[in-house]
Amino acid sequence: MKFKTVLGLALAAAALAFTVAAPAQTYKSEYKMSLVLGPAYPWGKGGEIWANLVRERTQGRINIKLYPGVSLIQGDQTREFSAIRQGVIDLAVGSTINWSPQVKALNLFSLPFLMPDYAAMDALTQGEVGKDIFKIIDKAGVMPLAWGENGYREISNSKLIIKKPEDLKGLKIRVVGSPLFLDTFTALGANPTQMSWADAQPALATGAVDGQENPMAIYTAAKLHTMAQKYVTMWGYVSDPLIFVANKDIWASWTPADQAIVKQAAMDAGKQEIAIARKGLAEADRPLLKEIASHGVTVTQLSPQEREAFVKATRPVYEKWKGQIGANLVNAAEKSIAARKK
Ligand code: X2X
Repeated sequence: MKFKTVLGLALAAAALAFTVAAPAQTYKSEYKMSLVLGPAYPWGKGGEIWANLVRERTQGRINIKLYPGVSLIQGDQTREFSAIRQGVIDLAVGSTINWSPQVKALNLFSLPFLMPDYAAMDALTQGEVGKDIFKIIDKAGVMPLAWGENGYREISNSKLIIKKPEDLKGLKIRVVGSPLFLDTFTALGANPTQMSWADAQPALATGAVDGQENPMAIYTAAKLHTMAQKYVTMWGYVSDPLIFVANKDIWASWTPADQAIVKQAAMDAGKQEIAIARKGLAEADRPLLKEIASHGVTVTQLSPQEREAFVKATRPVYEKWKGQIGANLVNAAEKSIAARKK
C-alpha cells in the first residue's frame, strides 16, 4: 500500500474511534440567555453571575451568552415564556409578570398587596408555594432551576404626590402587557396603558405617559428621574420574583453532572442576585431612597392607614384574580405569609 493510503486509513480509523468514544450528548458552542435587563441592573447581573459560574464550573463546556433587552424576541417581553419552550431561547432569567400571560399561576405575585414585606416574599419563593409553582412551570414545558428577584414595584409619576387612590385619577400609567395590571390600575381610577419596557422609557421621556411602576433599583439604574419621574410613592403593592430556567431539550442534552452544575450555579446566582436587588432597601434606613431624593425626587412613604385605602380599592381585583390563579394556590400563599418569620 502507498503511504498516502495507509495514512488515509489510519485517519479514517481514528475518526471512527473518536465518533464511537464521543458522548451521546452534543453540546452547542454557545447557549443563548434571554433577559429583559442587562448587567447594569440586578436582574442582568444575576444572569451574568450565572453564566460565569457555569462557564467556570464546566471548564467552558457550557458557554452562555447574554441577550438583554429580550432581543431574541425583538423586545416583546410577554412572549418570552413561549419562546423558551419552543427553543428560540435556551436559558432565561425572567420575571413572573412577563410569563403570567402564559402561566396563569404566576399572577399570584401580582395580586395587589398580597406580600407585605421581604419575609412574605421569601415565605412564598423559598417554601411550599415556590415548589408548587416550579411544578406548574415544569408542566408548562420549561425547566425551572432557581428563584431570583426583580423587587417591590413602587409607583412614580411626573404630576403629583400620590397619597390616596384618588390621586391616581386620570393619570396615564405605563404597565407591562399583563391583564391583571390593567384591572388594578383601572380599579384605582388611573388610565393604564400596556407597553414593553423598551417602549416605556421614550414614552416617559416625552410625556406620552405620566407614570410607571418598577422596583427602585430599576428606577435608579434607568435614571427615571431624568424622565420627569419626580414623584415616587413607596406603596409596595406587588413584587415580582425572577426565575432561572432552561429549555427542556437543551436541559436533556446535558450530562447529569452538567445539569447539576447548571442548577447549583443558578441557585448560587439567584441568592446573590436577591441580595443585590435588595441593596439599599432592606436596611432599616433604606439609603437608596436618600440617594433618589438627592436628585430632587419627592419620595413619599404611606402611613398604614393611607396604605389601607389602596388595599381596599384593589380588593375586588384580588378576589377576581384569586379565582383565575386558583383559590387553592392563593389560600396556600396567604397561609404561608401569615406563618412567616419576620
Ligand atoms: O417591564 C418592566 O416593567 C420590567 C422591566 O420590570 C419587567 O420586565 C417586568
